[in-house]
Order: sequence, then C-alpha cells, then structure tokens
Amino acid sequence: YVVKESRYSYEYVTRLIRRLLRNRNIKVVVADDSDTSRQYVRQLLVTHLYQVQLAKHGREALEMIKADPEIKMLISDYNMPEMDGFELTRALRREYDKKDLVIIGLSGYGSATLSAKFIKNGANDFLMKPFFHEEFHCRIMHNIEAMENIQALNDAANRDYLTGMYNRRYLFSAAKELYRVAKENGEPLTAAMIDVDHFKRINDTYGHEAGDRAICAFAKMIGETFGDYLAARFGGEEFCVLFPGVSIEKISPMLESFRHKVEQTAIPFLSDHLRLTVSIGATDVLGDSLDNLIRRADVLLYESKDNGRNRLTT
Ligand code: GH3
Ligand code: MG
Ligand code: MG
Ligand code: MG
Repeated sequence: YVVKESRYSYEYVTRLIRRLLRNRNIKVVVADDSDTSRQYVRQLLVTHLYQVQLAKHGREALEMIKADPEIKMLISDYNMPEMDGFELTRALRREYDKKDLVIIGLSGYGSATLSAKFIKNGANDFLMKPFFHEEFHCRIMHNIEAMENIQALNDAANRDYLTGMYNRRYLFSAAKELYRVAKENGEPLTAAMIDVDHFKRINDTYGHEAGDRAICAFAKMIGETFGDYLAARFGGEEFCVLFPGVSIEKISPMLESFRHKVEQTAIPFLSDHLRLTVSIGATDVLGDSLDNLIRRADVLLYESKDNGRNRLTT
C-alpha cells in the first residue's frame, strides 16, 4: 500500500495503515444478487482487510446481520429478489441506529433519485455502479470513521472515564424507561445503592493511585456479578444497580453474596493487598417517581452505615 499510494502525503498513508489495521476487526455484509458484482465488491473490501460475508438477497443479509451483532456495515444493492435494498434498509433501521450499523446503498441502473431514496430509507451513503476504487474506499473509510466518532462521543457522555462503567447520567436516562415499564405493567424493579466503607482510609493509607486501583477492581467485581443488570458508577466510590423485573426478595441473596465476596477479596497493590467492605441499601418500593425509588435505596444504605457498615439493609 505504501508503495502504491506513495503519491499521497505521509499523513494520508499513515492514516490508511492505521485504518487497515483496524479494519481487520470490522465485519461487513455485501448483499447483491449479481455474482460478479458481489465478488467485485468483496475483493475491494478484502484488499483493505475487512472481514466480508456475502448475501444473495435482502432477506439473507437481514438474517446474517441479526445473527451477528459484530457486523458493523452493510453494502447493499438495490434490485434483488426476496427483499430489495430499500426494504432491507428499512427493516434494519427499525432495530439498528446509524451509529451501530453503517448502510451503504449500491446500484447499477436507475435514476439519480435512487440515491436520495436509499438515504431517505435510512442508508448512511450511496454509491452508483460503476465507481472508482478510490471513491469506494474513501466513502467506506469516511462512514466507518464517522460511526466510530459517534460511538466515542457516546461513550464519553455515558461512561465513566476511570472504570469504563456507565455513569450517573446514563443510568438515569436508561432507568426512566425501566421505571415506566415497571409502573405500567405492575412489575417489580429493585434499586440497590452500594458504597465502599471507609474508602477515605484507602486513599489516606496507600495514596490516591491505590484508591483508583481499588475503585477499578471493585467496578470489575460489580460488572462480573451484576452484568445482566443495569449497573453504574454513581459517583466516587458509590455505585447503583437496577434490577428490572426482579423483586427485593429474589435479589437479596445475590446482594448478600456480593457483599460477602467483596469482604473475602484481596486486591493486589504493589507488594501489599487492599481489602474493602461495602454497605448496601436496596428496595423495590417504587414510590411515585424514579428519584423516590433511588432516594429510598440511599436511605437504606445510610442505615447500613449507621448500623456498623459491611451489611445489606432492605
Ligand atoms: P463511609 O464508610 O461513610 O462511606 O466512608 P468513606 O470514607 O468511604 O466515605 P466518604 O464519602 O466520606 O469518602 C469517600 C472518599 O472516596 C472521598 C474521596 O477521597 C474518595 N474518592 C472518591 N472518588 C475517588 C476516585 O475516583 N479515586 C480515589 N482515589 N478516591 C476517590
Ligand atoms: Mg441487483
Ligand atoms: Mg464510602
Ligand atoms: Mg460515598
């Protein structure tokens, strides 16, 4: 590539190489009923190291994409049997956002209005066959980068920088929907507030870096234990987990065993080990708002603190 593209700037070539290395992890579906066209696009993508899967019509592509959440891009022809490119795009957009799946429309014949239609149906971009290799690659690269940038922005807004966990902002936005569903269907929703005991002592004894390390290790334990639920770093050394559809009676043993596991775990730090305990407050009394539910869990957490810490109060 460097030789072939050397009439480009050093920056362009570096960017291209970096791109190629990342492409190895990007799965692309090519949907086209023409064998020649399908193989041609596949070849272009393979030279840029993308992982390519081929589909002969829209329905096959739809099934492939639904079966594999790692597929990040679809390049789709318009005219295909079973399901055409527009139908395919519309069906996919009901489930996948533009930032989760890039769709690029492709067509050989047709009018200039085809591109607008593809985009109105939800495609990110459109290419008219025949196209120049360079335009093809530039557009693909541009669209993938746009998707990655949006994902990076989303993560910056929704995740906590230190632990990579969801932050309080995201928790509240997602919890609103969980709360609404619980209220409407009369289903349980349990909220648990989890706070590390005497965390200041970790910082005071071992320094801030040890504190950060302990928070990360603790966050990892929360993720491992409560991965099926909605867990977030609420702030500092305080975490919140929401259990949709689960009553407090059902989840208490799990919270209790988490408390116990934390108590038993030694977190390695330099030549020493850090030990933590946690206090937990949990409730499924929905009250009249999400804020109320979480506030109640917080009150119970403070009861755990007042009663000697390292305990669960429900
Ligand atoms: P309690 O048992 O009452 O919860 O005592 P505590 O010391 O854990 O509670 P407090 O809320 O008084 O102090 C929490 C401390 O956690 C204060 C702050 O220095 C520390 N902390 C919060 N966020 C971070 C962080 O991201 N990194 C580090 N190293 N420390 C943090
Ligand atoms: Mg066709
Ligand atoms: Mg604390
Ligand atoms: Mg605290």
